Amino acid sequence: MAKLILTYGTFDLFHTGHVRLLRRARALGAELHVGLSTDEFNFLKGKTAIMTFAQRKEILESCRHVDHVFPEKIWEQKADDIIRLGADTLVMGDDWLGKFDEFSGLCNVTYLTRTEGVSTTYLRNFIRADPKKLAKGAPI
Ligand code: C2G
Repeated sequence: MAKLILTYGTFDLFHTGHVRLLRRARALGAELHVGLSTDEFNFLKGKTAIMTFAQRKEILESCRHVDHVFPEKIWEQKADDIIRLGADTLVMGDDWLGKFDEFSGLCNVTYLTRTEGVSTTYLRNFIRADPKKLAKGAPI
């Protein structure tokens, strides 16, 4: 049975930390489905993405590690998503370690090491601080 892998996130200012998470997640199965946080859900998460949902979706859909992108609208949709998709494994970065163990009765739950040295927050602050510095190459 082809394994379907599931993950969630905002994926704002798409960077190598996101790419490495998606590549490793996809390597665990035959297809990777991504629940992409909507702008409204980001508000609930206390996050304000620079890029709109449509922009983030277009970028993710262009990533060769990603097979399907659907909206993540609420915290509580994961169990339904796992069942609806028949997901074999839920994958998240280990900054979420333990937070999704409740789903281990429905599928495997795997936390992958987070890529150090890059984050959307860091990039946003770096660019805001001194755009000229970016010309020398951003740390991603
Ligand atoms: N990530 C990573 N390394 C980084 C940055 C992010 O491995 N340097 C991973 C995160 O651990 C997460 C995924 O990339 O698994 C997406 O990160 P975000 O876009 O920051 O998503 P987040 O705000 O964690 O949303 O319901 C779950 C939430 O929607 C997750």
